[in-house]
Amino acid sequence: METDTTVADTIAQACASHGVKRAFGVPGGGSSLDMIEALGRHGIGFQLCSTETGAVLMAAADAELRGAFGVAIVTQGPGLASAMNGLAHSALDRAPVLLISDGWTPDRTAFDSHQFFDQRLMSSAVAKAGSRLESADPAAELEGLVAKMLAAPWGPAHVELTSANARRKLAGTGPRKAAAPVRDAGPVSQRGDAAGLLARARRPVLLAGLEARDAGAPQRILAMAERLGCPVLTTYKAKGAVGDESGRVVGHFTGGAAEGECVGAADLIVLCGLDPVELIGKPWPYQAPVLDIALAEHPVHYVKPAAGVYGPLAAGLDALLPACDRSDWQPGDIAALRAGMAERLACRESQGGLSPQAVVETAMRLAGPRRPGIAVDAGAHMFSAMAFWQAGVVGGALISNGLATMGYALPAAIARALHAPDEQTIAFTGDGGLLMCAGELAVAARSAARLCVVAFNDASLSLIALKQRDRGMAGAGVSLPAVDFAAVARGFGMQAFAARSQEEYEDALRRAFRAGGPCLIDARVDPSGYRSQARRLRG
Ligand SMILES: Cc1ncc(C[n+]2csc(CCOP(=O)(O)OP(=O)(O)O)c2C)c(N)n1
Repeated sequence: METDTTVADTIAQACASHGVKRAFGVPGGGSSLDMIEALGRHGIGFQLCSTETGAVLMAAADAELRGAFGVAIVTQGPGLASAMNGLAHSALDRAPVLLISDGWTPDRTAFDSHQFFDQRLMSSAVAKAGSRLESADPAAELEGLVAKMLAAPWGPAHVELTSANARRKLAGTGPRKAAAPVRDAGPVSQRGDAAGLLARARRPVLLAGLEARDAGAPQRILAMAERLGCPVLTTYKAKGAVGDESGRVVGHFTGGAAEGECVGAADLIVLCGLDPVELIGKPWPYQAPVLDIALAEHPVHYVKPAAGVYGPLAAGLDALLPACDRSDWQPGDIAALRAGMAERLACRESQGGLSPQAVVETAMRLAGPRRPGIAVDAGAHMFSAMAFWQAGVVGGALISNGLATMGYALPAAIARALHAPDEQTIAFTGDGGLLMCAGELAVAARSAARLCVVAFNDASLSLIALKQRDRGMAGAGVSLPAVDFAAVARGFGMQAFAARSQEEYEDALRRAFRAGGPCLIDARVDPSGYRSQARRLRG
């Protein structure tokens, strides 16, 4: 029997059952309009974005913050093509995003080639799964896609939905109840003598990676570190999973040089949910054996682990906790390592003007006791933002790290501000990155959310400029125009301030935090410290 339930309803119902509150996107004339209506019927809002890439980046940040899948809706052809960078980020930063694009029917493609290309082929380079949901049981197909998105490594799926299919009425007795959210349920498997390695270690070091954000894992990693009395380093994506101010965290593990003093002193390196996609492309320099605790084995890795424990992280850590005993690390060692790391990462050289490090530290100081959530862009300013911001919760610092795309911080900060409207959110972005997504300022302005965009404005693609200099090349092709971002933001209807000195910056921050709505600070920073900072960080 035919029901009034459509395929679009089925998708919307599944989204609602997974806690989706809003979808992000740019609609076209086809199924995206059907989806907006259907989502609305199931209590899910639609956030219109300025660009499709921005929309998918917002959906990815939303997914990370909720620990569930996010949703983006785009049109066919140019809509999907424009979404691809966001989809690549979702893949490499392991964010489950359901991307619903419009699609072509065979009737259309028989006479029309306008805007047409093989969309599934394009998305399949980065999406973990895809479907047109044209079977008799689209709910079951969708559950299959969701299960794939939430299996390790987490990632996106693409639904190519024609408007005719979105409106297709289903046979049966109404919408099928979607299965309860599943996330890497299943038994733990062990390879090698993990417990023995832990029991014998005198100077273990824990490296927490992006999978450490898995349910129940952060507390257990901290518990393991406490039992061992050992230091922890987190990757950028795991920042906050073990609080930067917990007394256990030395700093970040990126695969570079700055962490070498701590990790080089280890006699056992314990990877807790570290995904190799998180590390910069340098050979593994450490001799100590490695214990790999992860959701699943990563086939391409920098190092061959001596032992592995694979499955839900909480269960794996629980199984190993009894083997953990007080190690030889002395009280004071961790504080000394942390101080040494901060010293190495200082952005020190100055030709006058605002220091990037001070931009970050001052924002943290003036924000008060309720720590804002931050989103950080790609570029040289990122080193200071990640090193000198202290996060204490999962999702406290959002970053594109696996893909490391520019134009990320503003969309991610918008998603965070919508997710936590009562809290302050800050986007730390370079001027080049902001130029790539400035249209999303329109979304920020309309959101009325407590969102402060801090643009590290140095009229340069600084990270590339310093690589160019390291290669002995003349500075060509990396200077940006001197943009007045405060004027740009005002044009979008935001409050905005320009800051050329520490005093002006402090004043701007106070006003921005007091405003309680979307603001932008155009911080004219001095980039002269970046080069040596990058060298000390990455080696
Ligand atoms: C979409 C994208 N294009 C290019 C790059 C390569 N890239 C990495 S950092 C960077 C420069 C960033 O400049 P800006 O945003 O001004 O930040 P800064 O380095 O000056 O702090 C570039 C071009 C990238 N990561 N992402």
